[in-house]
Amino acid sequence: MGDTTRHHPSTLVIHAGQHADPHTGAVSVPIYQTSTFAFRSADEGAARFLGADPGFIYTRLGNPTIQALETAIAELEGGAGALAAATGMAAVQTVYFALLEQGAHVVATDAVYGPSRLVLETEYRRFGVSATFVDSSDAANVARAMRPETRLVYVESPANPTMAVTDLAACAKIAHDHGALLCVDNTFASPLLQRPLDLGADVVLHSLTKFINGHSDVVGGVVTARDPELLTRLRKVHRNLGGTMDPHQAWLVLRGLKSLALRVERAQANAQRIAAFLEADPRVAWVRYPGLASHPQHELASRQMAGPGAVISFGVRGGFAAAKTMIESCRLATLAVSLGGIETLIEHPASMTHSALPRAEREAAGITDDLVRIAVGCEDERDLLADVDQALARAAAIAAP
Ligand code: LCS
Repeated sequence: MGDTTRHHPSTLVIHAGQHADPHTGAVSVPIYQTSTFAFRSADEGAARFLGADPGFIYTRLGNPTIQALETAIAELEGGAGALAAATGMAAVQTVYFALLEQGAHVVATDAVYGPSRLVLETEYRRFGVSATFVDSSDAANVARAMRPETRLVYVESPANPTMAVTDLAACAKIAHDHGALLCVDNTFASPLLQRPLDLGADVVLHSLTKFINGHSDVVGGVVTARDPELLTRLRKVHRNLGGTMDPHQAWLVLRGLKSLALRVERAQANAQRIAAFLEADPRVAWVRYPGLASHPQHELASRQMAGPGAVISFGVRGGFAAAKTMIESCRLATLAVSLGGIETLIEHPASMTHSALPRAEREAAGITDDLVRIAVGCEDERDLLADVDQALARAAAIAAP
């Protein structure tokens, strides 16, 4: 492909960063399964280390298969480049480590993925970094938490698992007014539904494990930024810290990426139907899905996102016992953590993904004991609705025996 940047996103997921192999014509990007690259001469090796020759050196520093994936993500997000990471958490770590120093302060969404919060509260605290966690769906809370030493505003939108939506343009302005940067974890939206760099964010990251790979068979992460200098800073830390990606992993994610638009479209349509079904069901106490008019930030989500995504959180009447029975009774939806896969997954955040957070912090962030998270996949919606219906019937039977 030539310049793909002017194509639509559903074309970009198939073509961005991907070229027929110049040596063989292979249409699929080859897996360059090598740790190191031979130099034709000592001078060439020296020039590569100097950056005067763009050739490859060593896979932790760069590899053609990984580079194809990085180019694709950068084009999809509108970044100057991207850094593929071993996991989503490795991507988070690259951002924190590159942008924070002793005495720095972070303002972050309270309902972020559990470890993204815990690593700040425990590990970074050891190095004198402090963090304030706020309900960022009200940007005034972010503004109030800013301090002179705030370096980073870290937002997940929609947030895991509350589905709270944050005004990214407002947060970018608040961050910049205070001399800080805005990083958005865009995992729940994917670049097809939300482009935070266009809204003023400085850094965007993903767990590629979720929608972008989409087949529940790879873990991975990625960081992208619009400013080349910022990207260079992130790249240096990323390569030297070592949380980089493997070529085979990159190839699998590239393969998953090609069907992203089809998968998101189908999963989102399924999710909209299931959310409406849950909302109308008396066995369900409440539903949070940005595609429902009842979502507190429905209007913002409609403006900021190209679609509401495919993750729903809801409360089962009868509390934890009923929620547990419901998730154990699903026959089609798999009881497993993770999201964004082609298959529907269901889990209980308070006892699983977010269980390491103290109860008081969890509840303050809206991660209550009755909350069930369903990450809707691409199955036939009739089968999914029937499955959810029968699982709720079992939960209702134990809630009111
Ligand atoms: N960011 C978000 C929003 C996530 O949901 C996750 C993982 C990560 C970052 C970390 O990515 P990883 O290292 O796992 O690739 N979320 C998970 C979840 O909700 N269930 O299992 C993992």
